[in-house]
Amino acid sequence: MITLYANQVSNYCAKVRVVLEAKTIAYCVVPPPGGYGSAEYKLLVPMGTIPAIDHDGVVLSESEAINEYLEEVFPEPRLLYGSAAQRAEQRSFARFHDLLLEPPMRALFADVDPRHRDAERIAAQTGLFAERLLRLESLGRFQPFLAGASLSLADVAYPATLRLAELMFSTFGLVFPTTPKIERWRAVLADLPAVAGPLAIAEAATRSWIAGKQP
Ligand SMILES: N[C@@H](CCC(=O)N[C@@H](CS)C(=O)NCC(=O)O)C(=O)O
Repeated sequence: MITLYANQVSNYCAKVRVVLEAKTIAYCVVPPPGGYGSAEYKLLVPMGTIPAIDHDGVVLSESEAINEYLEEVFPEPRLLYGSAAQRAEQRSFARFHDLLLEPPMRALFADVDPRHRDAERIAAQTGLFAERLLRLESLGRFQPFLAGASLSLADVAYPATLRLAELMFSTFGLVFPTTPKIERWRAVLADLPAVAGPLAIAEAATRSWIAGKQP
């Protein structure tokens, strides 16, 4: 049994949950004792971040490292597949999410509270997000998944982050800068039970986080 240290709102936790669900791995979700970053939690998970897993004493942090570990230890169904070049492309789409698409949204978490809103920061970061989403559209294969005919590690982070971004754009009174291709891919992902469960959990928590920040 795997322990997943996670909270419901975190898109990075949803990313790992999709992999656990896709591989039908038995796991239980435990909130980080004392909260993430706390001294108490760091006794269990030295990095102090969520998500983290404990698999029979193997403690791992960082969603990408966790997902690659799960892929190696529970190989079926394959979430890195095809040739070395195809697997590298799948990994690079996962990195695109973590390093390029998601950070502009994270930079605006404080702005969800209208009292902490900075118009210049919102314009800059939402602009970056829009530009990068278009770049993703031009790089993706959409066959119908981002890197090929079946779900891979390329896809797993996007459902929760795109839903989070959509809700944040709407909170800022902005139109979500999506495209028909991106929306078709999102719909295919949302139809997979392995995605639908984690996505519903993250969406409900995100909606209540945003609502709680409004006066
Ligand atoms: N690069 C990390 C990002 C995860 C992340 O940002 N986690 C946040 C919560 S959503 C966290 O644990 N922050 C605690 C800290 O930075 O001390 C991953 O992929 O796992």
